[in-house]
Amino acid sequence: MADDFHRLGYLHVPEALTAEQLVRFNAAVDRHVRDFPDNWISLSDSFCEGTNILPHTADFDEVIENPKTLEILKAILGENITFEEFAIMLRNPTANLNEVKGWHRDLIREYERRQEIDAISIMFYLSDVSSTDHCFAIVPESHNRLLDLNPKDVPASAGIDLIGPAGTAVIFHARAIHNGRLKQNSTQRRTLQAYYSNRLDQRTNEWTQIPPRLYQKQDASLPPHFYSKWNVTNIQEGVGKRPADISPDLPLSEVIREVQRRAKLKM
Ligand SMILES: O=C(O)CCC(=O)C(=O)O
Repeated sequence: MADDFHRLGYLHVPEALTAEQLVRFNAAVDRHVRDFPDNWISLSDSFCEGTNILPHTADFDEVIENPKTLEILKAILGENITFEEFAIMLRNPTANLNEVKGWHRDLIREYERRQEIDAISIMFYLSDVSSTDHCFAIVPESHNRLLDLNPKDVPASAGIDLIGPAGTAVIFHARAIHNGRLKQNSTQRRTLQAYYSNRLDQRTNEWTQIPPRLYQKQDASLPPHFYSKWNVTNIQEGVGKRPADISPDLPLSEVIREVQRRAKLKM
């Protein structure tokens, strides 16, 4: 699986979550929407994201540490694997099918800096994603063999749609060109998303706080430096970093919205 991942830039993992976990995680998402409305940002009609979840609840720790997928992630990243980021994404039905980010690489939007992108993301589907639902789409090999492809030159219809039932996980390289492909008659799509990187690299983002519950954990089944970036303040210049000219009083949701707006201008 790791070889396939290195070649293609993504991996489709069936049945990464059990039916019982799906019920629990969906209920936890409902609770989070209800109890922490300020944690949610809306980037477009369809795109709603819950950020900085971990200080408020341990409900999703099990997702970040999911043995089945962590085994694969370890094979990809090695013993230096470390946790970076966690978010909940809701993709709501909409008639506006223009995707807010468009084809992009994660973390850094400047084309000239694409080589610096080095992190792996995993997206768990909490709802069924059929061919008529909003889905994650990716351009295979654009992290490596097709590295010189510019997201601006990728036609809207390109790439492949990664569909699958609830419980599916998709692992992708943050450097691979991807997009949310919106569909006319979609139901609400729910996903949980985490990022991992090498512990020796700069931190990719400052949006996800790693609480003491996690970084003080003694668990021999986890990689040795799994939560070691909890106090790293050296953040990679990109969409995970608070711009210096933004007021420290601005709520996180507003900061992320502004960072995304500026990122779009850099593409
Ligand atoms: O699956 C989607 O809706 C888009 C995801 C995306 O663009 C991202 O994770 O950066």
